[in-house]
Amino acid sequence: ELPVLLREYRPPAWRVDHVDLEFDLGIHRTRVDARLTLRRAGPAGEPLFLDGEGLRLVSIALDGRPLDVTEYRLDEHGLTIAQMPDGAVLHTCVELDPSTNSALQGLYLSGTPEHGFLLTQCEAEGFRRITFFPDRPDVLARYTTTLRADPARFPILLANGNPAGTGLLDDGRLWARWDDPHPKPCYLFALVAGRLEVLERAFVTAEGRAVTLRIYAEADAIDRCGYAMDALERAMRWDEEHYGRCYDLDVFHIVATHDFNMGAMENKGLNIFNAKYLLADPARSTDDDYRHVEAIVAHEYFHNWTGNRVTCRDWFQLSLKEGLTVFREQQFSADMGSHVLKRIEDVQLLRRAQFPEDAGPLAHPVRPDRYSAIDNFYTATVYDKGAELVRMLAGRLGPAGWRRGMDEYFARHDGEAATVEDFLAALGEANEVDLRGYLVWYAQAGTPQLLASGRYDAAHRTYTLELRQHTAPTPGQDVKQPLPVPVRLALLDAGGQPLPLRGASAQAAVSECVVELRDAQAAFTFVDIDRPRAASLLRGFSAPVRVEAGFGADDLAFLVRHESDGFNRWEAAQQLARLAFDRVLAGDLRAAEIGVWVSTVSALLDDNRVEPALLAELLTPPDALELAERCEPFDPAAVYRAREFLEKSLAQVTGARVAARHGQLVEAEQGALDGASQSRRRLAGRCLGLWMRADPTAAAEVAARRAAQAPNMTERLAALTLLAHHGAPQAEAALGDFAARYADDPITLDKWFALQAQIPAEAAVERVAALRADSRFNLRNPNRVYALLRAFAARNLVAFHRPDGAGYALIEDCLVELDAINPTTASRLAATLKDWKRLEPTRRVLLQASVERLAAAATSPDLADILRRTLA
Ligand code: HT7
Ligand code: ZN
Repeated sequence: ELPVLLREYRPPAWRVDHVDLEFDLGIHRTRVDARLTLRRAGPAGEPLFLDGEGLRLVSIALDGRPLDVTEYRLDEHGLTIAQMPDGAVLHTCVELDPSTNSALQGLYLSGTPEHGFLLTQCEAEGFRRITFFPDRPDVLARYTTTLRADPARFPILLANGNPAGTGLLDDGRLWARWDDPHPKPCYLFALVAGRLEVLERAFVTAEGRAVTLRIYAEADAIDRCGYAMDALERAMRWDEEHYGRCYDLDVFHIVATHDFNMGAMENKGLNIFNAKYLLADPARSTDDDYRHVEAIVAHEYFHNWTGNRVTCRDWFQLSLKEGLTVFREQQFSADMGSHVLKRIEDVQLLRRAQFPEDAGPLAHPVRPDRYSAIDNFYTATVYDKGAELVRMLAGRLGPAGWRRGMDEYFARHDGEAATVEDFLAALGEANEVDLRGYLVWYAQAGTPQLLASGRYDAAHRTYTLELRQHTAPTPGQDVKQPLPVPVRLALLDAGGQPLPLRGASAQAAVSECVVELRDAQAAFTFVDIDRPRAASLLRGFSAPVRVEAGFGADDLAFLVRHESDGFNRWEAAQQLARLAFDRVLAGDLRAAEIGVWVSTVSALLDDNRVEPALLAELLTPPDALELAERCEPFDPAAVYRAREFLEKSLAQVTGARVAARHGQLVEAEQGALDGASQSRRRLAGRCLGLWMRADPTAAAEVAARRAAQAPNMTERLAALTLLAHHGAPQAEAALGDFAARYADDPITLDKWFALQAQIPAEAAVERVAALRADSRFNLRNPNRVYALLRAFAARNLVAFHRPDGAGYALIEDCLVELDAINPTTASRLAATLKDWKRLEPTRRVLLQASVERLAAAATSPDLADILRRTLA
C-alpha cells in the first residue's frame, strides 16, 4: 500500500453536519443504522467516498430513496457514490459481529460472550469498522446515538454526550439515547453496553455547571475505583485552576475493561480505560500503580480540551494533542507529588524508550511526514519527545506567557481541527514572539548531541561557555538542521553556591539563566565573575538532547555532593555511573571512576537531609536499556554483567548500612499512601536490592518474609522480584504463593508474568515458553501479551538475547500467531526487535533472519510496516 503523505493533505470534499446513529446491539450480531447529513465542501462533481471495513451492507438510501447497486460502489476500503447532490441525508444500515473482533478496534466484546460487555475503540481508524463514514479527524459532526438491547443482558447503555431519554420498547428491549452537543471527529465516538456496576460522585465546575461523574466497572472491580474517582476530581480542579478550562457536559463517564490495546481512550464524555490504569486498592496496587492511575486519569481528562475541543487536522498532527496532553499531565503529576522526582521519572522514560527509538531504524519526527499504518505512530517520540517540545515552548514563554498563549490557542481553535503551525502561531502571537524556529524540532528526527566546554579568563574575569550541536542522520533524513536548544544553567562556586551571572550587555545579575543555542555553534560569555568550580548545565533537562561536557569523575562527584538543583544532582550521579560503566565494559575493573562513583553515592546514605526517594534514585545506576545505547556493537549479556558489577561494587561498600536502613524503613510500615510513606518504600526497595547483592542469604530470608507478609504490594512485589531475579532458594515457593493468592485478579497476575519474563538468566527462555503454554496465558489479551512477551523481549537482555537464538525464536513464533489475532498488539511487540543491526555479529545474524522470516509472513499492514522499516 502507498504511504499517506503530509504534503498531500487536502481538506475534506464532504462535511457531515449531523450523525444520527441507531444500534441494535447483540454479542454476535449488531445492526447499525447511520443517517449522515452531508454537505459538499469540495468542487462540484467530486464523488462521495466513505471509509468502511468489514461491514455487511444491509441497505442504503439517499434522501429516503433506496439506491440501486449501480449507484454506488463497494470495495474493501469503503463506499463510493459518484452522483451526489450538494447536500443530502445518506442512510446506511450495516451488520457486524462484535464477538469475532479480536483486533479490539471498532465494536468488540470484552470478556466472554456469556458475561462480557460490548464497547468501542475508534482512534485512530476504528470508526470505519462500525459504519461507513469519512474516517478522518478533520470532519467534525454533532452526534445523536440511540442504543437498543435486551435489558437482562445489557442493562447499562452508554454513549458520548448528555443523556437524552431512555425507556422500554414494545418488544421488551431497553433503549437509551445520547446527545453530544460538541462537534467531534469520529475517532472520539464511543459506546458501552453491558452489565456494569457504577460509582457516582457530584461535581460542580468553577462555572457552576453540575456534573455527575460516574465510573463503571464489572462487579468484582467496582470497589477498586475510588482512587480513580478522587484523581479525576483533582484533575478537573487542576485544569480549572491552571488553564481556566472547565468541563462542558452534564455527565463524565469512565468505563474499565481488561481487553484494551493501549492505556486508555479519551472519547468525548465517555473515557474507556484499560483496567490496569483505573483500578487501585492498597492490597493489590503498588505505589507506581497509584501514580499511573492518577496520571492516566488526568491525561484522558485533559484531552477534553487538548484533543477533543481542539482536535487534530490529520494524524500527522498527532503530537499536537498527545505531546501537549502528556506535558499537561506531567505538570499535574508534579504538582500532586514531587517536582524533582517527576522530572527524573520523565527523563528516565525518555532515555529508555524515546532515545533508543530516535537512534534506530524506527526513528521518525515528532510530526512524521508519511505513514503506512497510523497505529504504529503512537510512539515515545510522538508522546514523550512531543511533550519535551511543549516544555521548551512553555519555558521560552514563562508561566504567564504560556497561559496567555494557551488561552489564545483555545480561543482561536475551539471546535476546530488544528495543526502544529496553528499552535505555534497562537502561542507566539499572544506573546509577540516568533516561535516558528521550533518547527524544525517537529520535523527532524534524531536526538541532538550537545557539546559544551567552558573557559575561564582570569585576567578579564569572564567565563565563556561554548556550545555546539550535532544530530546524526536518521532513516530518510541525511542532512540535519541546527535546532533552537534552550540551556538552563548555573555556575557554581566551591561551596556549590550559584555565582551571580551577568551577560556582556548585563543588567541585574541572576543565579541561573537560560541561553538559547540557535546555530550549529555559539559562545556565551559571562562577565565580572569569579572562577567557577563547576558548571551546572541543562538544569531540569531543559532540552531533549544528549550532553557531552567532558566532565571528569571529580567534577561529577562535586556536583553530586553540592548541586542544589535536585534534578541535576541526580543527573550528575547518572553521568558518574555512566563513566564507571564504560570502564567496566572496557575490562578496567579497577578504574578510578568506579571507586569515585561508589564512594560518592554511598556517602549519601549517611546524609539524612536527602529525601528517601531521591536517595534511592541517586543510589541507582542508569537502567540497562540506557547503558546499552553506549555500546556499539551491542553485546546484551556484557551490558547486563557490567551493570551488575557496578551494583555489586556499591553493595559491597554499603552492605551493613543498607541492611540496617532497610530494617528502620520497614519497621513502622503501615501501607499508608501519603508521599512520605511512598518515599520510604522506594528507598526500602533499593536498600533490599543492594543488600541482596551484598549478603544474599540474609537478605533473601527477609525478602521471603516481606513477599509473604508486607502490608503493601510495593514491598511484596519488590521482594518477590529480588528473590526470583537473584535465583534465591525461596523464589519458587514465593512465586507459587503469589500466583495462588492472586489467581482471580488478572492485573496482579500480570505482575507475576512480567517479573518472571525478566529473570536475568538464560533458562528464563524455557520459563517464558512454559508460561506461554500455561492455561492462564491468553494471546488474545493485550495486557497478558505485554506482561509476558513484551517484558521478555524488551527488558530481558540475558534470556531474550541468548546466543543460541532461542529467545528470538520464541518471540517469532508468538508474533506469527498474534498477527492474525491483533495486529496492533503484534506490531507493538515487534517494535522490540528494532535493535538487531546494533547487535554483535552472532546475535545479529540470528535476529536478522528472524525479522526477515517474520516480514515475509506478516499479514497485517501494521506488522508489515514495522518490520519493513526495521529491516530498511
Ligand atoms: N488517544 C489514545 C490513543 C489510543 C489508541 C490508539 C491506537 C489504538 C488503540 C488506542 N487506544 C487508545 C490514548 C491516549 O490518551 O493517548
Ligand atoms: Zn493521549
